[in-house]
Amino acid sequence: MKKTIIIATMGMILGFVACSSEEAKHADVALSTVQCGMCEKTIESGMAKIDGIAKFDVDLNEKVGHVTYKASVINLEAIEKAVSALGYQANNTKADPTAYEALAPCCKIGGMH
Ligand SMILES: [Cu+2]
Repeated sequence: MKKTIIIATMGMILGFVACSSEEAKHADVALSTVQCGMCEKTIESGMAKIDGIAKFDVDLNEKVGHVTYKASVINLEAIEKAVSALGYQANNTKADPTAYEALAPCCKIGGMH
């Protein structure tokens, strides 16, 4: 009898763990204003500090961010705002002007080319 209860409890715990890992979502964020490797580092290290972001991978050639996030903690809109706060445009969310001004000259639009 006791064994059954233990097994049932363990099953519930395992079920809970499985469910909570399912909330990890993936999205692609268009990063049309990234210029160089420094932008990549700025965004990747900046986004790593945001709660709910499991991974933010910047593809410099494609100008896109591959993001894995916890849907229960953060949504796409908040992710776009976080990128904007770093000085970069995310999808249709324009870069925060103050953050953009603070970027290194090479990271501004057309800065290096
Ligand atoms: Cu840059």
